[in-house]
Amino acid sequence: MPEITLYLANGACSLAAHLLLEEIGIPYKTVVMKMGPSGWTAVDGSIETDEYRRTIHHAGQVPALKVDNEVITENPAILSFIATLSPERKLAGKTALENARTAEWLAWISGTLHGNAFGLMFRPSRFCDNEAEHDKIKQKGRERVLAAYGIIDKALEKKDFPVGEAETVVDYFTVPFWHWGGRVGLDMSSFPNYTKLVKRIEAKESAKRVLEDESVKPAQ
Ligand SMILES: N[C@@H](CCC(=O)N[C@@H](CS)C(=O)NCC(=O)O)C(=O)O
Repeated sequence: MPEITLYLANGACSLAAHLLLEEIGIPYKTVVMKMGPSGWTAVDGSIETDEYRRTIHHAGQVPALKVDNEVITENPAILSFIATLSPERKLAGKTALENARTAEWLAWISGTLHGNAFGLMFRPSRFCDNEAEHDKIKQKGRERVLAAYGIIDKALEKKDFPVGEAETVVDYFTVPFWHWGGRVGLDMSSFPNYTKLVKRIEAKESAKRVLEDESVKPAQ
């Protein structure tokens, strides 16, 4: 087994990788980051923002997964890699088609829900320099988040799992974004199927430990 270190921030999108690592039960370490004046910096002082950008994550973001002497960035790549650490669980799907469906969901959650919808809400300055436009951009982001939640909820209308008939890394990747909805004041009870999925993941003993560790209140 390689030596694994996850760079995470409490409640951030890195929660998905943290939940998965704990669930598959392999040894791993975490470095908890907090937001400093110019970017993420380690809570325990072990790595500062500049060094983090230089040696761990080129864009200074979380998550980053150090695997022996290599670093993997980008949630879809990190989650796909973690799936390979527990091959018997087939967390990237059971067939070639399910593998493709897993990749499809990971790309969509990362690009559309996270980057494009929450990105507009949380980082309007990345899309437009004119501050006067930022409220409109945030509103557009909110609409896109709601539309994306609707897509997840509908996909789970007649089935329990996003891919096939068993859990994959996709289930875990949906969890942080469910919590963000509540944080920005959205009524998550409007998405009962999505909420059911998150509750199923969070009922695991592994997830309970991670949520407590990251001070995230379990889904109600
Ligand atoms: N596309 C990246 C996005 C990662 C990302 O946006 N992480 C956020 C935390 S949820 C972050 O580090 N934000 C700080 C920043 O972008 O400067 C991925 O999927 O890993």
